[in-house]
Amino acid sequence: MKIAILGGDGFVGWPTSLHLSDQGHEVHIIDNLSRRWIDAELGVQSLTPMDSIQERTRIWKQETGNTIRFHLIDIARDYEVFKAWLAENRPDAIIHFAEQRAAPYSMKSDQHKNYTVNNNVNATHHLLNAMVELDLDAHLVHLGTMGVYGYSSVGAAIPEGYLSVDVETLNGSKAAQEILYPANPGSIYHMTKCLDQLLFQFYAKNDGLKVTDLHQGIVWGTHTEQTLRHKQLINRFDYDGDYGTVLNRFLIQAAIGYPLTVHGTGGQTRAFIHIQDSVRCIELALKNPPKKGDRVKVFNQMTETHRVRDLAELISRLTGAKVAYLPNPRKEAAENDLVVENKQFLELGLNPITLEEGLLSEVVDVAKNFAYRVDRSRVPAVSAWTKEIADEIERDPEHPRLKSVS
Ligand code: NAD
Ligand code: USQ
Repeated sequence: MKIAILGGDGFVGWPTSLHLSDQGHEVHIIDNLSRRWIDAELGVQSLTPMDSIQERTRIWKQETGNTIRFHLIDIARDYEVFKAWLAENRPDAIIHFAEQRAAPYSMKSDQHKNYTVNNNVNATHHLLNAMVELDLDAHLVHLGTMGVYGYSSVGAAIPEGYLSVDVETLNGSKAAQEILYPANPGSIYHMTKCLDQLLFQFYAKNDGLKVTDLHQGIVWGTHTEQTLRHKQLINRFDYDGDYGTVLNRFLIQAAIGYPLTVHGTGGQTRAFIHIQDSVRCIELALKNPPKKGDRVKVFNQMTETHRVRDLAELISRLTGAKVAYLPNPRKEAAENDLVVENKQFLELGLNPITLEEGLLSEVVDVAKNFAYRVDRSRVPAVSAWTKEIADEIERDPEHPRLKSVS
């Protein structure tokens, strides 16, 4: 297949590009490199040394003989350029990662909120709009998030996208309906993924576009089979307070002797998936497209759930790291349970990688190798969800933002 990978220079996009190229697909990465610019804006860098995208693809060609082409396009701002590229190349499948994906970054300021909404909603809409205009019969696979559901499961498992409900009709009888699971975003970023869902519903219904939306949990780990083939193929690995995600952050913190930064009581339960499984799931989704005219196909792309404080305690036991319970910069439930259905991927043959000590230690070892690249002042998460929370953090002399943590 000819596959366009939008956002293919990112943390999930890069290993996905390698995996699909390895399987013989013709892979085209489209990326505006905005994440590299955001690193510069924030004064942070990936823990792992990432080469330029051109250099990465050169090494891949040298190692495997396979060509991955790179196209520098901003799909949210350069609609005509993007449409012209799609018209010329007419891919069979399009994988859409190209969004601003950090909740803390999306909540930093009014400018960051505007940027996240404009970038993400326009990126998705431009893609759908162009596909219709060009009569492109490609399968669109989008990376969405578990966060569209919110995280409380009201004592029932979160289904894969759709909820069966009985509506009481005017004559008192019950009418069965399947509705999109109620959206309950916890940040501006997560809200844009809820808006994406509505765009997909409309374009599938109105224009018969074939869309798969993958509601993914928090991705952890860094290496995949292909990124391990050469040190210059190494994946991005974020540790800073905006882009680092919880489990990877704890593993890096353990490696550099920084107390594990648990927000609040650490009672938040979240869904997780290893990067290698994320890549496999995308392959499975690609192989099982919806038919034209079908409703949007939704998968819950996660393999297990964990409570944040349990993860911290596990890593502390494994590595001897201290655990710090900090004021939570986010507005979120202090404690929640989470039960999630994921049987579609299991039925398609996914054999989940679960959290086990060997893999956790492997990530700590990677982090130790590159510990010299870590700027400890960038570890605290300081993006506050409301002005009241920001003020509270300012008043707390114990907050790591205000004192140096050794
Ligand atoms: P990332 O920030 O590492 O990668 C995103 C890539 O998209 C970057 O290379 C960026 O330059 C590019 N991009 C952004 N806006 C663009 C635009 N307008 N035009 C062209 N390229 C653009 O993020 P990631 O961690 O690889 O996540 C990829 C996708 O998966 C995101 O949509 C995210 O919401 C979703 N997701 C990620 C996780 C996770 O834990 N990392 C979990 C669930 C879902
Ligand atoms: N947390 C800590 N300490 C930290 C960092 C985070 O306790 O140092 C807590 C947060 O308060 C939150 C939980 O851990 O309760 C998860 O935070 P996160 O930053 O790991 O995850 P999140 O903001 O939800 O976003 C990440 C990705 C996003 C993806 C989402 C999937 O950045 O792109 O959509 O995970 S999900 O969480 O399932 O919605």
